[in-house]
Amino acid sequence: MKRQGDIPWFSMVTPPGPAGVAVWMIGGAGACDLIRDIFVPHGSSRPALPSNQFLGVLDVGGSVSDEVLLVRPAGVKETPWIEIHAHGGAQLEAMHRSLFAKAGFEEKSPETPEVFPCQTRLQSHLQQLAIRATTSFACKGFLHQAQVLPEALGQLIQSCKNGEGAKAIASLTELESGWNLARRWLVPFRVSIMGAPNVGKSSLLNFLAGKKRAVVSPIPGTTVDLVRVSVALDGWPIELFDTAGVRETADDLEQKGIDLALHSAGMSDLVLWLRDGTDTNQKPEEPIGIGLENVLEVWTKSDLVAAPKGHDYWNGKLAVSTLTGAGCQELQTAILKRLVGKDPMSPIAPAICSEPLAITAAEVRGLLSVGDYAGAMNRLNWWMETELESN
Ligand SMILES: Nc1nc2c(ncn2[C@@H]2O[C@H](COP(=O)(O)OP(=O)(O)OP(=O)(O)O)[C@@H](O)[C@H]2O)c(=O)[nH]1
Ligand SMILES: [Mg+2]
Repeated sequence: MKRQGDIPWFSMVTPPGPAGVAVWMIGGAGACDLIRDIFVPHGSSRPALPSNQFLGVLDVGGSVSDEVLLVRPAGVKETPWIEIHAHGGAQLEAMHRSLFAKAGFEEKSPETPEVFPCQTRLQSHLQQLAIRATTSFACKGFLHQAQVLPEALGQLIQSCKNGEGAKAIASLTELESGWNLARRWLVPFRVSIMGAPNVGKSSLLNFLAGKKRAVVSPIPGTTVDLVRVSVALDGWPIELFDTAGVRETADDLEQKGIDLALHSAGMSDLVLWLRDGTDTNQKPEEPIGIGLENVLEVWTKSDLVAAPKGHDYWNGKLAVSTLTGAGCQELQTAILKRLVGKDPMSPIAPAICSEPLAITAAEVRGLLSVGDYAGAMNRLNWWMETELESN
């Protein structure tokens, strides 16, 4: 009988989806040799990549894959697997799956122990989160943390053991600083598109979503309900809401829509407050009932404005046209800057990245603050126990 891991296997660990990146893990006996046979790296004229990453194609007996990125995870002494990052999408997924099978790999479900040979509760926890993540961006984040977080927690435990309170608290603070963003791997940012009727809110939602989700019409007051669409900007999951135009109205139904819009604004991490760029009166509605620090002002329909050449007509304002796409990239950059900040979490820094870990961190902080190093170590060691010990 074959022992587990005696055969080369492959497993798709990112969630199946319409697009994005698919991460395949390759492991088992002889997997490296098999990959070496079928992976054809691109020539050196390509831009330099980190030393553990290689761009190329898979060539299995003349059947050639789409471009893939081969990653040998860094930071692990004995790499238990190789990752192949490929474009997602059902057709490409099927193609890569058949190539792996043709090359002699056997498919494993990501839930099987060979795919994630869990040693500690921490690794098992992070790997389970990776499997359940809804975007490949989040999945990769958790997989990466499974590699770097154990060492960081190990160092923290060592500081506790040595009674180095200040050092331990500093390390903990550093680990906790990533939580604000890492929690967004699972909980999307919420962004509402608001403004007066007819300024182009629904058009902007459709543009950012890349598909027609909301009804667009020249008649002011078209949108009465909230329209929600999930998008990813640079991999960050975002829920966008199109809302009813805000104005004074005697119409009951319209007022209900406006109330919904204001409620949505209150629940949002960011409100895009749209102003019609063609509105020459320059007396646009003010954002109503929402904190100003949450508002990003956007001027719409810039294609209809005959701005004099060589003159900075918009004077640093964010101006977009959903007809030509002008300014839309700048808008996406500005949205991310407001949500994620100037200095997005370094992808390689170890971070507290789940609710249970955040609870432990808070407990450990409390114990350290009263000098209970043994208690802090106990809490941290629980994560470092092997699955076997925990049973
Ligand atoms: N030329 C041009 N027209 C635009 C642009 N954006 C929106 N429009 C037009 O402006 C009108 C209103 O657009 P909508 O997206 O429906 O506006 P809205 O803010 O959702 O309107 P309400 O739902 O009624 O509040 C439509 O006729 C759009 O085609 C743009 O960037 N350029
Ligand atoms: Mg609308």
